[in-house]
Amino acid sequence: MATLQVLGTCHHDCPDSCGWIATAEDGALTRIRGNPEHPYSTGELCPKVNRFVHRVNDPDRLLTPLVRRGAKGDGSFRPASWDEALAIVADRLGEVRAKLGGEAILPWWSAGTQGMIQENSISRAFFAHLGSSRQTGSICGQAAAHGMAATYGAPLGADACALEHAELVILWGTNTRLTNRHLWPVVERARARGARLVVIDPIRTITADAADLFIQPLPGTDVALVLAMIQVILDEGLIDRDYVDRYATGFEELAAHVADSTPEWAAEQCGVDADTIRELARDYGRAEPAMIRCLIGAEHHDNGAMFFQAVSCLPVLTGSWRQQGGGVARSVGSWAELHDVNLAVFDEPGNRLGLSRRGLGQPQLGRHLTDTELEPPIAALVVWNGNPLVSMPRSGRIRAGLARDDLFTVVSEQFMTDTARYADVVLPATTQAEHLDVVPAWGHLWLGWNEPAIAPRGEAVPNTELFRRLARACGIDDPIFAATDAELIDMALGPAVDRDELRQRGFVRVSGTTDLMPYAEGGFHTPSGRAQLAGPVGDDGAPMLPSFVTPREGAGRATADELVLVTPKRHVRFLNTSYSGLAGHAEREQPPALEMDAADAGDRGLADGDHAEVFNERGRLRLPVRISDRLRPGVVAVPWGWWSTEYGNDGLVVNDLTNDAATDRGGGAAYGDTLVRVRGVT
Ligand SMILES: Nc1nc2c(c(=O)[nH]1)N[C@H]1C(S)=C(S)[C@@H](COP(=O)(O)OP(=O)(O)OC[C@H]3O[C@@H](n4cnc5c(=O)[nH]c(N)nc54)[C@H](O)[C@@H]3O)O[C@H]1N2
Ligand SMILES: Nc1nc2c(c(=O)[nH]1)N[C@H]1C(S)=C(S)[C@@H](COP(=O)(O)OP(=O)(O)OC[C@H]3O[C@@H](n4cnc5c(=O)[nH]c(N)nc54)[C@H](O)[C@@H]3O)O[C@H]1N2
Ligand code: SF4
Ligand SMILES: [Mo]
Repeated sequence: MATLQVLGTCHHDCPDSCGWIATAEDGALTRIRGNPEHPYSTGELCPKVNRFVHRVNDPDRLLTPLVRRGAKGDGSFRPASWDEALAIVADRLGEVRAKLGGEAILPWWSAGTQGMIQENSISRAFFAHLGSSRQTGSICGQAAAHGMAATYGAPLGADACALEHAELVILWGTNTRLTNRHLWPVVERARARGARLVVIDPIRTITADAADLFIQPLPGTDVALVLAMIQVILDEGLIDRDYVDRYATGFEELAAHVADSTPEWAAEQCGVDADTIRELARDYGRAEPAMIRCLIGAEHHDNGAMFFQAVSCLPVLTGSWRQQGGGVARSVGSWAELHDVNLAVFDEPGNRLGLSRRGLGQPQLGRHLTDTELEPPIAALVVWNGNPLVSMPRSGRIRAGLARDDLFTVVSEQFMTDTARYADVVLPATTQAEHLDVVPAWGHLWLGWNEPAIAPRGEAVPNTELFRRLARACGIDDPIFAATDAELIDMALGPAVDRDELRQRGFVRVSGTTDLMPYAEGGFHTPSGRAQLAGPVGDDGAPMLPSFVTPREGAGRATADELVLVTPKRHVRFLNTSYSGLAGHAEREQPPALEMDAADAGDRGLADGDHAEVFNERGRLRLPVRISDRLRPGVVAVPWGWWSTEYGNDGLVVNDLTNDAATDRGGGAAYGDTLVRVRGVT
């Protein structure tokens, strides 16, 4: 028997980017286990990826191109050869361009794989040649990046691993034990050294269960909490005046601006009592140092960017950036992009063409597909690396768009997802075990190598090969499509990366990030080199000071019978909507339910196990009620991640209810600012 072992890296959109060792026997994948040498994941994967071999070998994998033969959405397809499928796609894209222009074509992609070349590399050149619309914004990370950059000039923050040295750790809008599990041992080490742990979340999550102090604000109100913390820190002289004088601008404006933002005022906005806010501010101001760790929870709101702008002021005011273990940590992907990963090389073919192409926001896909005023309208959609019908907000609009007879949809997928069911042509994609890549992590500062362990199953192809084939079929001639995957990696990796070490060990440290202390002596990325406490200058010429504005929908706007709906990740065995359609995953999780506080349920005559309808003007779902003491009155939760088949609601999913309004900046979506009503049904 021929046995092969290779080093790989998990490709999932997960902060941990674990290192793995994959084993193949006689050309079939037989084992994936954690690489014990990996500095962050130290040999452990997770309950999702421990079963990755089953995903790769699953009998439902898509292994040939498919062409629709039934109605859109009914999932009826016939197999086709690549030649036939490519010819159909090239013909239809050609027709759309001839009739409506290139911008009638919309690429839609997400981070199904976040590998450097398989996420979105030569696809950029392909769509540039077509003159298509561009996807802008992102459901994940961009609002936060814009917010942090408003204060620091760049979205560059601390390495979360440094929290090991903190005296106080605040996990703010992140469920670390579930979503970032390999950071948890670091939190535990900090606590073993005496650190206090604060968790700020509208839900008492499993992470909150472990906290010394749990703070439960109403969703979307954290900016008020931050402003009150600043007010207390200033009022009680807990600032590092020397740090502020040397390295910040806008202090006087900010101080005047927050003078009235007392804990009593914030208590009214966020539903957290004033004494708790004061205690939090004091603890934060006195800790030497305190680390704030945020991920995505507070970003999915109307004021998602403003939260990150405001929270970024805190460690400037207290000077906690001076110390290892201080500052704010969010995604650290920008460090890799600053030093070692140059994705802009894939934009060069497009830059040479010099076309100006309209941008359309990723989360608002449904609007673009149904907007009758859009000129030109979207007539062709190409989807890869994502399942937008389940993952983007306001699914009803996306479904209505995908059902249009005059829309031509291509989906590249590993499985027949809800989105793929609406495709005209489905093209089979490889998994991480079948293609080459380098994974730049966003939860830690190690680049990961990924060697394929097996040849592609069936006729599946890597995304790079997909776009080479599409380019050829569309008659696009550009040297970038002649580059192999190894050459594409080499083009995008910076000169400081030791390629041999990366291949042989399976990981290398991002250059220049050992013991990262980015702002110990200022050096912010703003034009002045100082942190902007009063924010950047807005379009109106005035500074955009950290300010709390009540979300347009959501907490603070609910009428007497409305509730705020949150839809977080909950599942140990799902990664976003991946795995929820696979055996061995869904049936081991609690099925979809509406979780609510006993008081809210009682008001509506509901008891645990009853059935309720949860609805708003966007959609309605029927779900069993689960009474939970993890939610505060006024807030209900439906965990997200299930495919429509699991909800038993005629193809609807929880994102049928969610708000697709854009975030204040960064082109995210205000999912978390969703109001619903609930009533019992028999
Ligand atoms: N098991 C598992 N792990 C995952 C994923 C998965 O699907 N499953 N998904 C991966 C992805 S793509 C990402 S982006 C990360 C996300 O990782 P996290 O950000 O940790 O996860 P989320 O569930 O998006 O949100 C975290 C918490 O934010 C809270 N929250 C919601 N609104 C607010 C608010 O207004 N203020 C505050 N303070 N908190 C709020 C939610 O209640 C939730 O508990 O996880 C990754 N890891
Ligand atoms: N209600 C609600 N909605 C949310 C969130 C939430 O907390 N609540 N979280 C949001 C967040 S943070 C995120 S990041 C998004 C995630 O949303 P998506 O990025 O859409 O994530 P998935 O649904 O897991 O879809 C990834 C798909 O990519 C496919 N895939 C994987 N590798 C490859 C490949 O190499 N090639 C191709 N062609 N396909 C591949 C997988 O089979 C899978 O179907 O969801 C968002 N949606
Ligand atoms: S999904 Fe996350 S935790 Fe699981 S193996 Fe991949 S990177 Fe690691
Ligand atoms: Mo995400």
